[in-house]
Amino acid sequence: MQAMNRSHPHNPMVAPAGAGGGLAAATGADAPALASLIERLWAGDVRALARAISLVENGAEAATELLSACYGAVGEAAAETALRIGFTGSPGAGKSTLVDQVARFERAAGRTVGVVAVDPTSPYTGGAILGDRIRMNAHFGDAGLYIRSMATRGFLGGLARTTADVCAVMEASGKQSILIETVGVGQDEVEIVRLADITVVMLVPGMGDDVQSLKAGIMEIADIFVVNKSDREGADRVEREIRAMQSLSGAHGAWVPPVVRTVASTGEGVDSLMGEIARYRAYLEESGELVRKRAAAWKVRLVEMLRQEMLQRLKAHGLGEAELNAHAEAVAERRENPYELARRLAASALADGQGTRIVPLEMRIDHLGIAVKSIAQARAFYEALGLSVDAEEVVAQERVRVAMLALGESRIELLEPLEEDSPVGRFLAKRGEGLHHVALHVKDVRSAFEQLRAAKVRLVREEIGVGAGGHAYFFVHPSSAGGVLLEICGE
Ligand SMILES: Nc1nc2c(ncn2[C@@H]2O[C@H](COP(=O)(O)OP(=O)(O)O)[C@@H](O)[C@H]2O)c(=O)[nH]1
Ligand SMILES: [Mg+2]
Repeated sequence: MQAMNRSHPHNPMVAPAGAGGGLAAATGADAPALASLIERLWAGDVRALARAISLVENGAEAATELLSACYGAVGEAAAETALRIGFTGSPGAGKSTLVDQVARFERAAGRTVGVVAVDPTSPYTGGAILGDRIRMNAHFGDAGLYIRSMATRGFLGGLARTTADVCAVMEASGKQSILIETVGVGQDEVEIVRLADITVVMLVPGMGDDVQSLKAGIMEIADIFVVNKSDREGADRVEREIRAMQSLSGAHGAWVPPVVRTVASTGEGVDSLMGEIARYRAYLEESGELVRKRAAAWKVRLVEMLRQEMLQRLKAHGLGEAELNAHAEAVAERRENPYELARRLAASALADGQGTRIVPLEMRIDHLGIAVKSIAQARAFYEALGLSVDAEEVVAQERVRVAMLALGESRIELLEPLEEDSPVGRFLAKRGEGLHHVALHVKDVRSAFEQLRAAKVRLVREEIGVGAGGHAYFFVHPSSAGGVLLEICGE
């Protein structure tokens, strides 16, 4: 695939992962279109970036394939990937203004920048900043800067997931610094902050934003404190309070978060902030902390990915919304044990390597079905062998009379057609008397039925019937079972 051999914007040695047949497997997506999108994304095309971000935000089926390509080949040094800097603080603390200043600084230093604003009130709009308040008009049309505002609710799979994916796509498009703006409240936001390599916590004087009143968690996540709006009264006090809090909490690692004062609206202090960011980055790389931090973020993400994968597989096993509702009802009515159910469903999803493996169904041979012209005649032989007929009954649905002869934990089932034009009648006409079917007993007929159906095994009828003795059953077509008609029966 020629298109996939383009070099990575950062590293010419990097080729997209899974560039082979994987793209075609992205069902529902047009594989060549996706390959071309990835190629343009890697070339830094702005429209491709916007499109790719939309794909991951909407959780499109092609998103996984796209993100896999964005991740690139393994072997890239962690330090060569984009640096993610998170900015968090109360609304109005000046996050957008400071991010704007940091973006300018990075651009001036020749680095490409992506901004992800997880705050709908931020004065950014897809690809450009609404620069009335903050005069960012100079950036308009700069291909080295891309800004994306994200709504804070309603994303499939959670906000942190989406933010992580958007960052990954920006990185693939060649952005070297990724600035994440997020309001420092709520669990979602804390999750987002974990995505950043560097977390800048912003405080301001005189906003009732005293250090004591801050959410407990936020102090711990700071790698660098910024006291913004330090043109106002009280910046000293905020700084003192941060220091006091730090000495109170005592236990520091090798890095003591510095406090930087800024006036984001004028750019004052931004140089110092960038100096601290550079210093912290060097510390991260030298101490190995960068990889540890990223591993912690990946761990959270991996759990989420596994959950997603599991749900998708279960869906492929026929566990759609309706089935899930039915199970929930069964559990509520105490017809089904939820713990066993969850374990069984998970096992069935895991067994589904290629969509054809069936979870072990605890089978045993229930009976052998033998087609005979007359039960009255045939049973004489079996009775002479010492077997006895348990029960004789008519199964109306199959238009057949049935006699069961107990044989250890299994049975022999004699089948006599009630009509010539019935399944057993037709079998007799075609093949004469003989072994008609093998019946396997399973613990859970419905689960077996759903699994086999999901695995595209050919069934005689797409429904579960009620047979002799009130047992549930269905038939697997001989074409799927080596020429033998296979009955699955049980409770
Ligand atoms: N006086 C002063 N105002 C600032 C400073 N930084 C930002 N602002 C203003 O504070 C308001 C909120 O800023 P914004 O960046 O939107 O805050 P955010 O909600 O944290 O993103 C805006 O009117 C900014 O112009 C600063 O350092 N000093
Ligand atoms: Mg903002």
